[in-house]
Amino acid sequence: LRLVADLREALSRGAVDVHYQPIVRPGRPAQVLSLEALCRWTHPELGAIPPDTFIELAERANLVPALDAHVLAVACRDLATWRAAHAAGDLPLTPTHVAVNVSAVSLAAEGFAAGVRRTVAGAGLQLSDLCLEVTETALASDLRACRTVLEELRRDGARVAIDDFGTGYSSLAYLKDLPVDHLKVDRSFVRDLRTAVDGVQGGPARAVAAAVVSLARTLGLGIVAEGVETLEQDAVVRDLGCEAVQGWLYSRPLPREALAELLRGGG
Ligand code: G
Ligand code: G
Ligand code: MN
Ligand code: NA
Repeated sequence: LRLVADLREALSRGAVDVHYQPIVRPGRPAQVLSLEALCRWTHPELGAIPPDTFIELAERANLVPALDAHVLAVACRDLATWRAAHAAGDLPLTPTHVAVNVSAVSLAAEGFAAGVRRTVAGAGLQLSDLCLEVTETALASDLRACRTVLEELRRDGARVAIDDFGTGYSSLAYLKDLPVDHLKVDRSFVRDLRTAVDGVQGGPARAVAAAVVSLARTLGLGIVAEGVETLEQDAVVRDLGCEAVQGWLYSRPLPREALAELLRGGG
């Protein structure tokens, strides 16, 4: 397939780009806590390829570890740049850390932890500047291998978030044994949230979201609500006790220049 060859070539040239979506503590003004790095590929002839499409392509061509490693390197470099600008007084705000998505194949690959350490150190950062987002499905596919790697990186400061929580293999039993810091409530639950009408509390979507928040609290985990698009959804997730929020209401994923502009503008 030509597209696969093109993707391989783009990765080898470093031509796959990274956008950043703020994860914020809601309020006025909202405070940027972290940034999620999201890969973007603009094909020279076909234009922007949706990430879901080319990640699937990368999976089939065994390019996901290279993709994840590339995004990690770019994200570390950008965070280091914003830190330096902040220290020099050129940027009033700087995110405290950056979150990258890590696929199961990357996590399970030989030398993953060592590679992460090398990349982080090479950018002048520490593991505590990093959050690894893994899906439940990834964890379930190779629980023991994933746990060992995540435990090791987490011991030295990296944070771990379970992405798309609630859509995969959720089980309280395995959750309590996992080296995890945050749950990210999948946006499919957030989408249907409504404020209470006539004292009736928002229906099944709210019940599910409330249960996830309460589970996270019981396990001592932080909680991030994903895909918050409306003020109504924002009000509900805050009311439920989500301390961090991510979604188009606050910001779309942005190219680095636009993100720096957002940090310059005070959030
Ligand atoms: O913005 P959005 O359309 O970017 O992302 C689509 C999907 O691609 C999401 O499930 C997201 O987690 C995943 N994704 C985005 N960037 C990366 C990446 O660098 N590595 C991996 N493995 N997945 C990513
Ligand atoms: O699976 P993961 O959570 O990593 O996916 C992130 C994806 O969610 C990216 O595709 C990103 O562009 C998308 N996204 C982020 N915020 C919103 C939002 O408020 N609404 C919708 N529909 N998608 C969002
Ligand atoms: Mn994610
Ligand atoms: Na998600």
